[in-house]
Amino acid sequence: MPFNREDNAFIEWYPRGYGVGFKVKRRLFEIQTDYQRLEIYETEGFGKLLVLDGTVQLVEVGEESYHEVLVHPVMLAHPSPRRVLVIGGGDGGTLREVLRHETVEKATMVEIDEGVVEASYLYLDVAKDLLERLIKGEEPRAELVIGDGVGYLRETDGRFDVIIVDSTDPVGPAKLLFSEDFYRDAYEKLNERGLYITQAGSVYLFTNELVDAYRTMKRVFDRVYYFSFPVIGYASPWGFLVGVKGDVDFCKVDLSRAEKLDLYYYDPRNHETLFQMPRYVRKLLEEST
Ligand code: AG3
Repeated sequence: MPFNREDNAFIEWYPRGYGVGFKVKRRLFEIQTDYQRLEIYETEGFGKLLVLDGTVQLVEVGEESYHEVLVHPVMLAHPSPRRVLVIGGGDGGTLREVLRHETVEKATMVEIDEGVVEASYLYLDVAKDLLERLIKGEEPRAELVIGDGVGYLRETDGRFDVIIVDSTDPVGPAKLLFSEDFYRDAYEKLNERGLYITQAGSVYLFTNELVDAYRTMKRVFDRVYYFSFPVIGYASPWGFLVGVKGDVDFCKVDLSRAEKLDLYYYDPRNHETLFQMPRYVRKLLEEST
């Protein structure tokens, strides 16, 4: 055989034939939900792997490299985040990190696909206890809404200090979460001082999507920041975009609150290193507006 053919592997293929793969022992579960195809694998070295429509959502060993970075920079930059909205994030990892902040009085998670919540509860060790309490309605500081985040944000009377979008890529069901109308609704539903963050795809392989989302967010928020971080399981570096409303400085984080969190990947003392971006991408971002 001319090629090293790897049968016992799950590979996510990105554009131009770039793959991210895990050796797997077996597939534990698969289902076509109302929205997407969901698979869970047992990997050889990274615990269980959650896949939606062929794209890696998380591996248990290393999922914090995404969840810490999506949640804590904005939570620690906000002076006192009390109300938080999570859109997507059905596996519970994002909400788990949000609830580690004592300032949070109420967090709402709006997930479109009940199948993701159920499968994550049954098969993953990411946020089992939290998901159980959410499903039973027994988590005092958080609620789960099964529904479309776009409609929810348009219609809610709630106001939020932080809005976190933990979605799939800007194709398919998540596309509208990257639209100007959606950003406008988010801006309106943020309190006078508020932060919005979204994952924004692979810096190298979805550069256009990152630039498009940045350009669109710039039309809506008072200030927009981009940053990147290497995430285990994704084609790294991974892009993130932060929209600011009002008087909040995303370049500074509260180190005394950070101390208590004892983080593993995100290092609040070196917050400024988040802003590392390959020069050509920075130029594309800056020239886009
Ligand atoms: N949500 C972001 C997934 C994006 C991954 N994209 C990809 N692999 N092409 C992750 C859900 C974890 N809470």
